[in-house]
Amino acid sequence: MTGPSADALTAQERAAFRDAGYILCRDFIDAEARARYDARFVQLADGRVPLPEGMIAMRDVMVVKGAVEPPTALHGINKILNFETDPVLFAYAQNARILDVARELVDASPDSPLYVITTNVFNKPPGVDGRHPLHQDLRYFRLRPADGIVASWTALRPCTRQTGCLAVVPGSHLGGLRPHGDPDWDYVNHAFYGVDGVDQARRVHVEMQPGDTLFFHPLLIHGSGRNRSAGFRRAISAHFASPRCTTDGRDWKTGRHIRAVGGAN
Ligand SMILES: O=C(O)CCC(=O)C(=O)O
Repeated sequence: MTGPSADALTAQERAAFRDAGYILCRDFIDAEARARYDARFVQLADGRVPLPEGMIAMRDVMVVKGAVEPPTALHGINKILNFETDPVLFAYAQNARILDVARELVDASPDSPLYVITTNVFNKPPGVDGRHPLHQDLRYFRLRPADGIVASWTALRPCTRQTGCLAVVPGSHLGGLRPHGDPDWDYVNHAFYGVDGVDQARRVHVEMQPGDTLFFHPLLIHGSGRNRSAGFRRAISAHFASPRCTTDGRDWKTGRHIRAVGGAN
C-alpha cells in the first residue's frame, strides 16, 4: 500500500490482507451496538416496523417455493438489503472504527470520505438450506479498480461450522474475476451465483463470535454453509468504495443506494 496510513492496522495486518485477501478483527463492534442492529433487524423482518423506502427483505427460496413452512416471519427471511435509509442499521456503515480500517484497506487518506455501495443483514434461519455458493463480490459490481473496494462483515450471532460460518479461499483475490454460474443445487436463493471448480480443500472456515469483523477484498472467493443449529446465524455487512473508483463514465457517487460516509461529507 502506498497511501497515507491512519494506523488502524498493524503492518502485519496490512500484509495479511494483501496476501490472503482478508483480515479478521476480533471483538470489533461492541455489544450495545450489536444489540441495536440485531433488534432492529428483527423488527423490520417480522413486519413490526415498516420497511423504509428502498429497503428489501428477501425471503428464502425454500419458503417462496413452499418447500418449508416457516414457524415465524423471521424464519423465512434470508437477508435485508439496502439499509442506507434506516438510521439504526446505517450507523453500522458510519462506525468510525470500521471506516478507519476500510480507508486503509482501499488506500484512501485518513480524512477521505468513503462511499457505501451495498448494505446487508444476512440472516441464516434454521430449517432451510440457505447455503451461499463460493463467489466473488466483484461479480456484482461495475466499479473499478477492485482494490478500491472492501467489505466489512460483522457477526451478530455466533457464526460457526454448525451455524454456517463464512468459508474463504485465502489468496484467491490475486487470481482475477472468475466466471460465475448457477449452482447445481435444489434450492438456490435469488442471484446467488457461484464460481465453478473451486478446490474445496483450499477453503478456510472462519468461525466468528458476535462483534468479530471480517474485512475482505471483493475478489476473495467466499461463501457459507447450511445452518444446522436450532438458532439463527446473523451478520451485518457493508461494502465501501474509495472516491478514486470509476465506472463506465457514469457518476456512480449519486446512485440511489450510495452514501458518502466519513471525511468531510
Ligand atoms: O452471510 C453469508 O452467508 C454470505 C455473505 C456473503 O457472501 C457476502 O457478504 O458477500
